[in-house]
Amino acid sequence: MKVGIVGLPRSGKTTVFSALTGQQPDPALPPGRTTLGTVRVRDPRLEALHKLYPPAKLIFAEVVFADVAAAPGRKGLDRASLTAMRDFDAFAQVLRGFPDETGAPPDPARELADLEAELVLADLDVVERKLPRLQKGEKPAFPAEKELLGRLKEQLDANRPLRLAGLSAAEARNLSGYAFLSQKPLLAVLNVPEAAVREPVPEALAAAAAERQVRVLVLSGEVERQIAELDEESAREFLRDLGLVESAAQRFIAAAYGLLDLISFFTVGDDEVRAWTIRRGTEAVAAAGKIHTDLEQGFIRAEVMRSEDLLALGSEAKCREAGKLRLEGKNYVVQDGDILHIRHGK
Ligand SMILES: Nc1nc2c(ncn2[C@@H]2O[C@H](COP(=O)(O)OP(=O)(O)OP(=O)(O)O)[C@@H](O)[C@H]2O)c(=O)[nH]1
Ligand SMILES: [Mg+2]
Repeated sequence: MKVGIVGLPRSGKTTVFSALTGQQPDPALPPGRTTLGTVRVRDPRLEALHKLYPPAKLIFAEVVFADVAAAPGRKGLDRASLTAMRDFDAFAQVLRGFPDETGAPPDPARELADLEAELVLADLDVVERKLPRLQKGEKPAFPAEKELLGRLKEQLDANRPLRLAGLSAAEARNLSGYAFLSQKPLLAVLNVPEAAVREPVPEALAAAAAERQVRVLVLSGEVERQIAELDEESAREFLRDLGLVESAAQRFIAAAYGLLDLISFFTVGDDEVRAWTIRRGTEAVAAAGKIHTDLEQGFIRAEVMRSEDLLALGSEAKCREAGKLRLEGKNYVVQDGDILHIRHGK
């Protein structure tokens, strides 16, 4: 999963990116170029499972964050940034919660609305180029393409992001080639000074976010960036002093999982104990494909245990004896915390 850190110019995007990943993008990158940073998804269940297979490698699931180099001195988004943003699975919009370099007070509700307007305009531009060509008889990529784009145009003309267009899963799949910006899941990140990290979300922002069905995460990018540079023990102490339990990265990842409807399943063995990320509702055969395409193509059955059963009973043999090991077929819907062994042929 690739989450783009986006937002209006000078809102604190790069500061937040560094806080999440511990990485510092090269300030000389040309506009539109992205810097990627990978963060491990901490999971206490995975760490407990690893204790049952001590020689195995422990491999966490990962989330990739991206920071886009901005064109200097612009009020809105530049074209290069908009293009780079099409490549992300989801957005985290950083909202300025501190006075800017000229002393102007923050207005995060307006920033949320402004970025949305830019994304809607960019999508409208794409639809308005394509529709006339379809109307003139260009072969559609899927049967209802012309009608669907017509519906999207109405939404966009009314300044509504496609995220809120009530698209079916099949429609969303058909549209994936367009990479519409206002269709991508969005999480709002209010970047506040240290003293404000435990204050409630300002009312105007809470209202603007609720109207758009957007969740708001509050953090202090500056503080968390400093924490990201500390070793684990000092970082924990620093967070405790601030009254926080988890680092921004881990809070952020938990929110992103919820936003994108992601869950984890595990594979265990003497060589590796590993977490995998899938969307809720994924079937066993597709989950197998995450591990390796051979496992998807040659899929026969999945042996499934619950991680809490394996942790309670202590071994796969005991799970088998206790009837806690199930055989499931291709269409089994994998659950968060399942442990899978895929049986496959050639
Ligand atoms: N006071 C204060 N300043 C901050 C905070 N976060 C960022 N800044 C400052 O705001 C300015 C912009 O921060 P960046 O992280 O570079 O913002 P950006 O969105 O990446 O900026 P562009 O890439 O140029 O659009 C810098 O001068 C930061 O030092 C904060 O939490 N508090
Ligand atoms: Mg930046």
